[in-house]
Amino acid sequence: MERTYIMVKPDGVERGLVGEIVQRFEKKGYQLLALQLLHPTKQHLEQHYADLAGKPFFPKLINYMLTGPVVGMVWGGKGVVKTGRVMLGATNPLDSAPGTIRGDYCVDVGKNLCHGSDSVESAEKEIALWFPDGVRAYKRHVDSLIYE
Ligand code: DAT
Ligand code: MG
Repeated sequence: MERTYIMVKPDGVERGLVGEIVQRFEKKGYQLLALQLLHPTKQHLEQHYADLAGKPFFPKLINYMLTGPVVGMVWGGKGVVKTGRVMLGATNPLDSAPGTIRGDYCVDVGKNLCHGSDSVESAEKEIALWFPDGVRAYKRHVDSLIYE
C-alpha cells in the first residue's frame, strides 16, 4: 500500500488543528497507520529537511520547527502521496487554493501548519526517520466501501 508522512507543525498543534487535519484524511478514506506527538531534536529536523540545507530560509525553518511539539502521522491508500499534498495545498499559503488545509488556515510560508511527503521515495525515507520501530499494517473492513 502507498504510504505518506504527514506532520502537523508546532503552529498547527498549538492552534488546535490536529483534529481538523486528521479528520480530512479520515473523511477522504485514507487509512491511519501511525500517529505520535513528539518533541523533535534539532538534529532530527535537520535530517528530515536535509534536502533544503543550502536554502537561505533553512535556519529559520529549523527554529520554527523547534518551537513546540509536532504530530507525525503515516497515512496509507491509493495515491496518498500526491493527493495528500493536494489536500495540504501549495507551500506558500497565499498560493494555496481555498478548501486545502493551508488555503483555509494559514497565511505565511514560514508558518504553513503542515508537512507532506513529496514522493513515494521520500515518504518511505521520512517514515523510517520518524517511526524507526516500524509501522504495522492492518486490514480495514471499510476498504470494500472505498475501493472498487
Ligand atoms: P513543502 O513543505 O510544501 O514540501 P518545501 O519542502 O519546499 O515545501 O519546504 C519545506 C518548508 O520550508 C516549507 O513547508 C516552508 C519552508 N519554506 C519553503 N520555501 C520557503 C521560502 N521561500 N521561504 C521561507 N520558508 C520556506
Ligand atoms: Mg517538502
